Amino acid sequence: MNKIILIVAVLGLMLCACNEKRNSESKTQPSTQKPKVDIPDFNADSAYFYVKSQVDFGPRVPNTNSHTKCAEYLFSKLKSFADTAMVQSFKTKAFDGTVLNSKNIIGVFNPDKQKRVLLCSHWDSRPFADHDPDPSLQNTPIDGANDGASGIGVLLELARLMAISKPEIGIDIIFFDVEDYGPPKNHPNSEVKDQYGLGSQYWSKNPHDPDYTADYGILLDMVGASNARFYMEGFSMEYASGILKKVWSIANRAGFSEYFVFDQVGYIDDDHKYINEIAKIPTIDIIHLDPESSNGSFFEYWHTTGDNLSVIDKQTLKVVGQTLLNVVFQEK
Ligand code: AHN
Ligand code: ZN
Repeated sequence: MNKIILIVAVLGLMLCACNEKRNSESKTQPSTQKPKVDIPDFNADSAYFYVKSQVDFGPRVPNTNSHTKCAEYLFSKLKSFADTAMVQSFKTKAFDGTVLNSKNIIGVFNPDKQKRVLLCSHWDSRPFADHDPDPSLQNTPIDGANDGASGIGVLLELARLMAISKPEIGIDIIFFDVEDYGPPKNHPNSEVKDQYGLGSQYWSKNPHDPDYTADYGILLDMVGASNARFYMEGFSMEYASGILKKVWSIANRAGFSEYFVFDQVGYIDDDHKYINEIAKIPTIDIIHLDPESSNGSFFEYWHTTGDNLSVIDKQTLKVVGQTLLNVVFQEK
């Protein structure tokens, strides 16, 4: 009998000790603390691979085989990651009257969520290197590794990660076509407005869903070159200053202050201008600007044959991709 009492007492003591341990463990996590959101880690090697895969098709100039083949590749990748995907095919007229067979490629994540963010970039590449220092190359189509493929590479990696873990809000990804078919410099029509961004102009007038809207949008343009500087661009400041400041703050908090600079530089007629003015969605442009470059506005190899895979730096892809993930995954 005594033995039984002893066993019961020992067991009771063990249970008490165990409970105490559990209590002290739970005390280290105050109940008022918000559960930390898990933000995926942006993989720059994967993004780089997506950039290279596009460049490997050859210049993605509308009405060429490389353009058609790359569109098929981009659609199949986006479709494999998104909840739904579609291609918006259309014809549009270039500055010289050429009819361009064009495709905007769209992927939707969390279609039932009310709160939505639009992420976009252009996938076509420029038909002529009109800013090349070598005049004999100024008619050559460009690889557009930075001007075209970089933004799409970042967005495809984001899409891959969002297929694995979903953000709390809805995300729409658009790869715009025919952004870069504007007239070459010195062309008599080069001062005519709205000759760039033909794909975003088309989509803004004819969204894939007639009732489509988003809380805000983020455009990526030339986000892959080494030592990129993202200044605060004029139209972004004018139409979406709150978003601009939020994104720049999140980037700075992540340690990317050398890239995301709190200074305003110029107004760029980029795809976001039409999304702001026609679709009325407040949209910012993350674009590599460089007032010190030979062209006076953009990154050094802008619209030259030098805009090839050799300018792409994984660190820049990482900085931009991780910033977007931090933005998207903190929204609810
Ligand atoms: C103009 O030069 C008018 N817009 C520049 C938009 C652009 C071209 N972004 C990349 N390539
Ligand atoms: Zn361009």
